[in-house]
Amino acid sequence: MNLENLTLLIPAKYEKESLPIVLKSIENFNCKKLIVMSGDDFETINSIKGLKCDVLLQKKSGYGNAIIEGINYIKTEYLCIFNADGSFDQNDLEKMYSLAVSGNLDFIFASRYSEKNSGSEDDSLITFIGNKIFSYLGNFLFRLNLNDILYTYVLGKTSSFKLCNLNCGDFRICVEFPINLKQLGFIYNSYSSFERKRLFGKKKVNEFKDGFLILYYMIYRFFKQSR
Ligand SMILES: Nc1nc2c(ncn2[C@@H]2O[C@H](COP(=O)(O)OP(=O)(O)OP(=O)(O)O)[C@@H](O)[C@H]2O)c(=O)[nH]1
Ligand SMILES: [Mg+2]
Repeated sequence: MNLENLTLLIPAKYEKESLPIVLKSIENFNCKKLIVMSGDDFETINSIKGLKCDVLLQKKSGYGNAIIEGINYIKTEYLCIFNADGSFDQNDLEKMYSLAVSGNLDFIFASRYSEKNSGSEDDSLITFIGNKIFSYLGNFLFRLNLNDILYTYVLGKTSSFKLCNLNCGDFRICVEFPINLKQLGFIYNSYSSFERKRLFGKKKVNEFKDGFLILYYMIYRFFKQSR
């Protein structure tokens, strides 16, 4: 499939073992690949020498800032947030892209908790319960109609991503994004996906600290909208 109108936005932090494998797994896709990372992460930069991709050094630190700076930089019609740890199934990309284009959708969200062909090898009991609670809250407080709000494997129109006007520099962006796009009236759908275990290295999300920040942020947004 021709994916030349798509850029993969790949946030990476200390992914020297996983990222080269991820890039090789997608080398046959003719989309652009943009790695967004910190300039002092020398080991990850060195690990991808010779592999076909662009690198954007982020000005501000954090996962959310990598996503925001990547969105602002990308010029193709579509983009997809794609992790550097090997957990996202690259075989979903073509299907998600064709669904977005044929349905003229603004966004399509991959989901680990749909009925068929979905699941996660990477969930612990805590993350499974946390993901369920946050997705429930998203539906209850903001009528998001998503059953996997935090996965953040999302493909969509670059222009719509830009209009979401995201501000959270950390992992709170995972909920800021769907809340903003819902309030802006964008059209979106879900797609069943299977999450693999990260290939190597450590996770950067802290279930308790980031979970608390996300919960607090959702409550804050709920009261802000109801004022
Ligand atoms: N540029 C950048 N990338 C980040 C940062 N934090 C995380 N990432 C990347 O964002 C993606 C998601 O982070 P993960 O640590 O895998 O989060 P997770 O998927 O909840 O955790 P796992 O269960 O271990 O997979 C990975 O590609 C990370 O390398 C950051 O501060 N800056
Ligand atoms: Mg991961």
